[in-house]
Amino acid sequence: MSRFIIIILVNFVFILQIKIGFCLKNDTCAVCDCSCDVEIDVVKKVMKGLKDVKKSTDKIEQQLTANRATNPSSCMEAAATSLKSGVYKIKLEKLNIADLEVFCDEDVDFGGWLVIQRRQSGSVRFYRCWNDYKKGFGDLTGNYWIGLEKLHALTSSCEQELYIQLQRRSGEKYHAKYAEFLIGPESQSYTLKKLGNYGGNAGDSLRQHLGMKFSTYDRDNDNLENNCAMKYEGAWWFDDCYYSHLNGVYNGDFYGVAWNAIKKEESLSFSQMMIRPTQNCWRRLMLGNLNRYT
Ligand SMILES: [Ca+2]
Repeated sequence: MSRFIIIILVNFVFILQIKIGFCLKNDTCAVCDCSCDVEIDVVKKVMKGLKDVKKSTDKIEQQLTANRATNPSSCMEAAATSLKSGVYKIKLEKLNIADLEVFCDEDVDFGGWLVIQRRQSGSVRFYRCWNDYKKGFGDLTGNYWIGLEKLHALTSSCEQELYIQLQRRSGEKYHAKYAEFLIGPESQSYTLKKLGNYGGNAGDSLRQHLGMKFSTYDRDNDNLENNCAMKYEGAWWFDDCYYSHLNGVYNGDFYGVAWNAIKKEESLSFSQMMIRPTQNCWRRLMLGNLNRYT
């Protein structure tokens, strides 16, 4: 927010300087036809203008602070005061939900992450039908899938980045971060529509799934003659079939919670997928321009 105010102030001063400079070279301008008195007037006007700008930016900041406290739309806002990981409520305007419970992670990469998927034990079955994956299932603080409808609403309301934490059974930890992540609507079978630049140490095993539709055992949208979801007992943005499959069988022997760039045919002991608004999204939030993003 401070950076936003400084940008406005610098632009304001810059525009005034141009105006004054222009006037000094222009005989028809009132500023130039004058002497010191008029120049003092100009300085007074500049100072008044700066005060006005400060007042309006203070007002915007107050409104944003109030919104963060009472009506957050992301984990960045919801957990901004406590800075602690846990369950928070956010609004999800696209689905008309005023108090959606979400798990916010404040411990990774400066926090503000909203958990969309987690595997940490075999207590919840992930071999499920389309409707389950559409609605979501599991436990917010345990094994969890947020649901494709919410995932589409969240990622299409404002640009999101994606962070994936992974851990092998031997204990080694990895992560993969993507600068943008967008899931299409159900009419497009929740296609993985955007995946920004990759960073991390896990290797990029999601890129090959870009453009793929989501598939479950009862909704075969993959590019295999058979059914990938049935073959590997899970659900994912399958191609023919996968380079990653984090909804696979927990503790599977040769296939399971998979991220092939770490190791093929090995099931991971932990995975957590999280999203967070990008800087572009924040600029839009500050300017109240959310509706321009579709
Ligand atoms: Ca198929």
